[in-house]
Amino acid sequence: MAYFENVNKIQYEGAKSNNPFAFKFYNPEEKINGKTMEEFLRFGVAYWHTFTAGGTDPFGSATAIRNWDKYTGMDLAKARVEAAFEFFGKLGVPYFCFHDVDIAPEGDTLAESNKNQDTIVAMIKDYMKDSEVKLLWNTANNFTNPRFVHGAASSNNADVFAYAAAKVKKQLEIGKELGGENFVFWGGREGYESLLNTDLKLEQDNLGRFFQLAVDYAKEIGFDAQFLIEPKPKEPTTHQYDFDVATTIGFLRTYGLENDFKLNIEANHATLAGHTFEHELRWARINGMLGSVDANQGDPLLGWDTDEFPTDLYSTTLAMYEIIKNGGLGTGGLNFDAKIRRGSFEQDDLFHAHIAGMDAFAIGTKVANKLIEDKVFDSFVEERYASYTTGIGKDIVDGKATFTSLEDHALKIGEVTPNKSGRVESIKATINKYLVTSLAE
Ligand code: XUL
Ligand code: CO
Repeated sequence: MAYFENVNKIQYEGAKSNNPFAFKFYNPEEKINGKTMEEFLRFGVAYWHTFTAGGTDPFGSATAIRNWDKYTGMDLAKARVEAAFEFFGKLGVPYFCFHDVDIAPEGDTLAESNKNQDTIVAMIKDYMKDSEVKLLWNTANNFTNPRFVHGAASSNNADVFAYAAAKVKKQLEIGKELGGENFVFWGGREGYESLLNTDLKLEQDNLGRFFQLAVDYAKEIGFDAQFLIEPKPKEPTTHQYDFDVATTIGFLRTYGLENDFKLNIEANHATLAGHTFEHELRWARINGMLGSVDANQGDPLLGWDTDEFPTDLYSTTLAMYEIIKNGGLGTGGLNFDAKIRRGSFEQDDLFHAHIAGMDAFAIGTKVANKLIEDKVFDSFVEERYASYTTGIGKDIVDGKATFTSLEDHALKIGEVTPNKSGRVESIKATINKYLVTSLAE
């Protein structure tokens, strides 16, 4: 049965096209820096937002109309797999990703849940044989079920720690079975609400132990996917432990895990942390920790995680600038952890939203690539820091300066007057020029 009968394979038709079911800028075959856009951008569909979400919000129930709505239980899970692979094929994305609970319902016991997982994983594996789509990452949802009310690995209850471990163990096995290229840990309820009832040190130590156990088990079964932690500052807990990139890197270094993990950076999590998306990407990049991306955007007028499809070209350009400078994402990709708005309840909206996101990142890639080729920021930044290439500056960088030599220098030069403008307005105007002109070439 076809679930998206009215939709054919989405094609690249170019910027002049008015067809809402066509790419205007994402041309999978087009080469950027020696790689096709498809190879470089490695787009992924998020199973949860696309196939299981119904459009609920804190004030309203589901609105989505889906051709798989008529099923329940395991039949629904199977119908979603059929719909998902039809969708992946028609959209032409190379990757997908899921949580355990997205693909199959939980049973009354852990053993029953695992059995449901096995049935659906066997079906997914079969579909993958006839499809080009691959698993970007899977993960365990250790936050929705009431058992995780006080956290998972950072729960006050050791039984919950064990249960969470069992769920991750199962997903590591499934990741291996399906050839997953990465494995994600988003600390859904790893955080705290109030210090008054929290043993912060034990919770941190347990989190460190949990990650080490996961690393050990992946090694034991020969699963060599890249492990990724996804930072988020708040929501659902007030103080999420993996607050942002800097905090997470500090945590990984404290527990000796920095060589086993990279980061999965989500745009809307960055903005919730009070950072820009590109700030988080840059921080990860300069520390060699940029692993993968949850490509979405938030609403600056709302203070929560709205997970919108990315359409802000300024943001996609500056994000792609970091990704290109990083030499790409390695085994990672651009996964749309993004949901259509509650009012966009028709199935067609799923295609329109992904096309919008893919086109926005294709534009960002082209513009960022041009900015890099023309060394727009590089030349300016190089010149701005030129004082570190000779004299006292070179001594500082080479580790030859001491406080005494620095004092000698300072005494000699007299007062330092600001001598160079930061030129930020001019740089922003240049970005605008590139946004408008890069696509015309
Ligand atoms: C929640 C979130 C998750 C992770 C995977 O804010 O981003 O969907 O991406 O668990
Ligand atoms: Co995410």
